[in-house]
Amino acid sequence: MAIFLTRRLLRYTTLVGVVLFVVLTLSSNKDGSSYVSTYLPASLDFSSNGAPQQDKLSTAEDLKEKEKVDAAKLLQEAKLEQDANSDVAFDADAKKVTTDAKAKEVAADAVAADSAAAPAAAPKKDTPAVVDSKLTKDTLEFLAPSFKNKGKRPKATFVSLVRNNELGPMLDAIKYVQRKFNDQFKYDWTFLNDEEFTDEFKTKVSAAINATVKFGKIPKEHWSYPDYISLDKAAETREKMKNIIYGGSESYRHMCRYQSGFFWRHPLLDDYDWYWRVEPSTKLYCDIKYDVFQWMQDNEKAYGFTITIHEYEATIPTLWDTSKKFFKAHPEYIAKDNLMKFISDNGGEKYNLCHFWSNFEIGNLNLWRSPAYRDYFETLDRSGGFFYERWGDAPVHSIAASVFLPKSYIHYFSDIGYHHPPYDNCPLDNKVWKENNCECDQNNDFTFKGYACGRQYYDAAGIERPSYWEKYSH
Ligand SMILES: Nc1nc2c(ncn2[C@@H]2O[C@H](COP(=O)(O)OP(=O)(O)O)[C@@H](O)[C@H]2O)c(=O)[nH]1
Ligand SMILES: [Mg+2]
Repeated sequence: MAIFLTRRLLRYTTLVGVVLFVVLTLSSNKDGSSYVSTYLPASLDFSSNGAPQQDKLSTAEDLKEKEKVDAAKLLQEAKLEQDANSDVAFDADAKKVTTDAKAKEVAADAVAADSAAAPAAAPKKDTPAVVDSKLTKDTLEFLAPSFKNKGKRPKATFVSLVRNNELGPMLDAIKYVQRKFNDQFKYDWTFLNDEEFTDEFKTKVSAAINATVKFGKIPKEHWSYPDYISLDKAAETREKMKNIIYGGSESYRHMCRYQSGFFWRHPLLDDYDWYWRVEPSTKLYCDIKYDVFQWMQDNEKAYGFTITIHEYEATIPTLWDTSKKFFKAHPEYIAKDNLMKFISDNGGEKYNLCHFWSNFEIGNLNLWRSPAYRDYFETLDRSGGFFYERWGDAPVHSIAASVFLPKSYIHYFSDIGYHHPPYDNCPLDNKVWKENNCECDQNNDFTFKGYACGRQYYDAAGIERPSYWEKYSH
């Protein structure tokens, strides 16, 4: 009996000991609740009730922390996907940097706009409806007065930067523009030169145009070296780059810098909102039967082009990095739904060298007068790349327009037959080609050729390429 009693006691003692051990182990484990919940069926999960207070707090914090990390991860993934599939607000660093509040807001908003792609990714409080409108406000604000003029004749001018010795090729270009368009619409012409125009130039040009013609001299400070540029370094660059197209030219650099940062500041342009750039030796192939300035204005377009092309990389080694730094420092200038995809194949990491060929531009001057562009140009100019490399105004304008404007503000004039040596834009639509008496060969159209960027543009703009595009791609 005594032995029997002792054995029962021993069994009870062992049982109690085991139970005590289990309870003590669970409550001393910091992650006890999650440990238990992992191994218990959901219906038996007591993690939210049974865990000690201290554990409950740390669990909630952990979860919150985890949620934040997950949300950030989702934002990045969704942003990457969106950059790959469509063209949302640009922020190359949103992929890497999650500490930049503004970048996160842009990304959060982009994700929120596509709730199907990442429904849980953007907490409501992070969705910056207000910040968002602020992001594009400045540039669009500068454009707004021009669009208020809808239905009325726009304040517009042709603008040609030209040298006296280009009189002949300039007259050729003027004849095309006048005959195909401006004899009917009678917009002003403004001619600019870094030297005084000769009397012969002024007389002959004026005789070729049946509208108001203005001649202006460029102020010295717009066509000379800023004091922060080293003349020696600029000369060394020209020597080093002499085997690249225009690489050895000093005047070409002044010209590119002028077209980038100054033509729109010339006092003669103060009277206008719109410009159409015309260069010597260019041609118009087709009749233009509608008022393109008014069309731009009434359809809220700010930048129009005809030809796209890749830039020579050797002329712009640091342009993209300089631009990227600027965009990172100024997310407020980046337009939502911009055309980043036209200039970058990987969401802004690298420039793909695509640009609008700026010898033809129909645009709104207020785009360049905007705080975003002024600021951007100032940053580029201070970095020295116009002189220490050979930055062209075409990539500069194109990068700015693609980033500061919503893509709907940029227009491809597929209906304007245009030639700047050696390339053509020739309407591929037979109806357009016939109705406008085009004098070009559609087989020479550059749009879809390999060295052009028409394919990139159509994809980035979200426009379907014409069914026959491949026929004209070789
Ligand atoms: N006044 C003036 N105009 C220039 C000078 N260099 C180029 N241009 C003009 O700037 C524009 C672009 O120059 P262009 O030689 O056509 O360059 P490209 O089209 O890049 O081959 C044209 O309208 C030229 O007439 C210059 O030194 N002085
Ligand atoms: Mg030219």
